[in-house]
Amino acid sequence: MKISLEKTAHILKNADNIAILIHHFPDGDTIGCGYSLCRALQNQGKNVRVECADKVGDQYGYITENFKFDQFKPDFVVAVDVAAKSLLGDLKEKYPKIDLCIDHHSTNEFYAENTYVDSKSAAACEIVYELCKMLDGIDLVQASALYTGISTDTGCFKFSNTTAKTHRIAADLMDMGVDYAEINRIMFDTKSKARMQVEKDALNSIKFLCDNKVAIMTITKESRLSSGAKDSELEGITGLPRTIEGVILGITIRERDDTNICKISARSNPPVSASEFCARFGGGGHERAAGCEIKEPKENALKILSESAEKMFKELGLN
Ligand SMILES: [Mn+2]
Repeated sequence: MKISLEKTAHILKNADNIAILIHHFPDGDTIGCGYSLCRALQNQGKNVRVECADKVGDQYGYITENFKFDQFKPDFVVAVDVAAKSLLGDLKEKYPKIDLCIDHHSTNEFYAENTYVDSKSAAACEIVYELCKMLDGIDLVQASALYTGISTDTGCFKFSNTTAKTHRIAADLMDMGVDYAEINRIMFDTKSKARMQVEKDALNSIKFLCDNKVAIMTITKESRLSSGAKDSELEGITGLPRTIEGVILGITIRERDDTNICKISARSNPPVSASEFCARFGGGGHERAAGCEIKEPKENALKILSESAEKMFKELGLN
């Protein structure tokens, strides 16, 4: 059922022994939501923990170091920034019933008992910011986590999802003392050597089509393993193809450990919709950033995606 933000706050106020689930391959937004909401509920004396199918990257240590979780059997399960159950990774079997979902994806599948979605929010952290204010106010730990989510989901306030409200919330968090320069340095201006190696390999793999309007980049398993780069170090790498001048659809093929499966990310500029493109493969996401999975080896995935992009560009009269 769709519920209001007031109802969401009310439900959380009455819950205890809460598990907050964040999506697999966790990004700044889901982490920011999970930990700031956790803190808000802990500050009310509740038993709360954050759970993720994958390890949260070391770069988020300034958030996670403030938390220690006890083991307990949860009576209430909340998912934050998780559009579909499949995005819970291995946690979806552990938690067959999700009581509440708080999200900003228009593609939300309403898998939870109660769902609050606001697709106009650039980051789910904008919603959790409002929620934390309704619950117990915002301390510096929460403010840093929320700022991280808002900054990362807007590409440091550069993406078209950024609104005046996004800036107002960020300004409020800055007033609370958030070290925004340090957070943005860690999130946007720091790359590990392993990450650089993967980027080098990936850039070499780029194929152009549709008169250089489409760029497809491949990240191979071999490159990931030989560089030693962890998944958490590769966050945001899928933005690379679209940074090339003239490219309006940038696609990244990420070969999984099982080389018969590829994770696909698409980034687009108008008039191309990344979510429409990914929907052709059963995926989804946002207008300008979306994803899907193709259960084929990378060579086949490249062929399938190329054909599909050419077809889409023809339909749009762009080819
Ligand atoms: Mn998000």
